[in-house]
Amino acid sequence: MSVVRGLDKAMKNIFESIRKNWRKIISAALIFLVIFAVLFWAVNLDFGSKTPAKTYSSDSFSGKLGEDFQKKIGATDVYQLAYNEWADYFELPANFAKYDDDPDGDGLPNYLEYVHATDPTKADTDKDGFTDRQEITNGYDPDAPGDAKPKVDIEIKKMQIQVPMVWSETEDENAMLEDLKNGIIHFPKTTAPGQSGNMVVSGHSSNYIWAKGSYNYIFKDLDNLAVGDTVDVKTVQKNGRAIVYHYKINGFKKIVSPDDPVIFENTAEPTLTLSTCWPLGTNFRRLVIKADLVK
Ligand SMILES: [Ca+2]
Ligand SMILES: [Ca+2]
Ligand SMILES: [Ca+2]
Repeated sequence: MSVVRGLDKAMKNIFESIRKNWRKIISAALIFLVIFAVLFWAVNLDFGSKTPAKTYSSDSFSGKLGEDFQKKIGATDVYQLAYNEWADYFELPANFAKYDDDPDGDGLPNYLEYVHATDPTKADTDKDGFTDRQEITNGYDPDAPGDAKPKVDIEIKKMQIQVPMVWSETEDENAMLEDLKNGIIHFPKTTAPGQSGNMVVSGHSSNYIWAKGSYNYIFKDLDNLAVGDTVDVKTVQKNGRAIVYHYKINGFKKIVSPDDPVIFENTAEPTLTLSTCWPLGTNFRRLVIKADLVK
């Protein structure tokens, strides 16, 4: 009995003490909650750039792109980690690590994320508001914010030329003539290297002898190209990733008027249309030669 009475008394004392000190107790509880919340926030805080960034870079790549990739995109000469090492690096779970999987849902399958060195776990690697796929499909650099485009060079071994490609922004004739001083020009609204559709480029076959520029005769031998000759289109992204697309002359060769729709005719497959003024020394007609992407 005395034990029960003792407990009873102790309980009464506790309640009495709570009744007298409830303000202090609530204050202490609140302080505890605040401290707990701050600690929880700090532990779970994403410190963003303060955490060491992953050091994935194209400089550390070794090994050549396998034949399986060449068949998919028609490109070789991409040097980087082996695909499985790359997938491990980004910690892709096994059920999302296959070539055609798309863990970030940007519409760009893993094998293209791998080839372009974009992040397979982020839809918009460079955070410019356009997904990796949108950028690549439309010729933009997926790993450089804004409207940056990859640097492009075109090599035609048969003609012994290697020439920069200028992304012309308008079809204004004077602007294009200005662009032609710096290489061959890519027509706006036509497709980008390696992409489905018709990519149209044009270079000078001749120019006034007093005209400035190093590329005034760059396409003077275009007529010599024959079926099977290769045209290599090399794109270099800001992240250093270089991709070389190989096209082969497909036998289409015509001399047409400058506004002939055959020049810009769209195609389902990736094709390349080369055009230049013809005959040499005039600008009344266009020599048009077409090539297909080799996969
Ligand atoms: Ca993707
Ligand atoms: Ca991505
Ligand atoms: Ca982007």
